[in-house]
Amino acid sequence: MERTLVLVKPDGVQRGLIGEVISRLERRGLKLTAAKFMMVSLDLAKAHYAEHVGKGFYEPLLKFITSGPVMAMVWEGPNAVAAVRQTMGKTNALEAAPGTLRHDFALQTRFNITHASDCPENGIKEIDLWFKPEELVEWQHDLDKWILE
Ligand code: 3AN
Repeated sequence: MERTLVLVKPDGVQRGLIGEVISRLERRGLKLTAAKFMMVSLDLAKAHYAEHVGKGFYEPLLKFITSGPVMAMVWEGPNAVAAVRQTMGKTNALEAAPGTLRHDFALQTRFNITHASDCPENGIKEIDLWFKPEELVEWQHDLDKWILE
């Protein structure tokens, strides 16, 4: 089963959207495997956004992600990476499809509420970066029989 890292970023937390994000992923049929509400250290922020080093938005992005608490989560399901990114919508809120989180709650790219891993390999890497193995909860999602073939 595929896993993906989801962050409700400081803008999403400040705007009271943690519940909305969780609710949409739960209703989609995905399984919550880990969650923690935390401040992000500069070291973690740099490791997480390493691919963006040198880009114009990199420094502001570090400042933003460390500016207030985030809700970090692991969600699991078949094709969880693609499913979660579909629920989030495109990075640029103006390109995000109606009905997606970023369409419904954002207007610009920097303040786009959430982060979600962009491929299964990065899902594994990011979960490893944000969570200790013992923080992942193995549990039986009884609703799976009504959601998964
Ligand atoms: P996503 O979060 O959709 O995977 P990435 O990884 O390309 O998008 O970008 C990471 C974060 O960097 C975005 N969520 C957004 O906060 C910020 N970001 C990306 N592109 C821009 C941009 N052109 N201007 C400002 N911020 C940006």
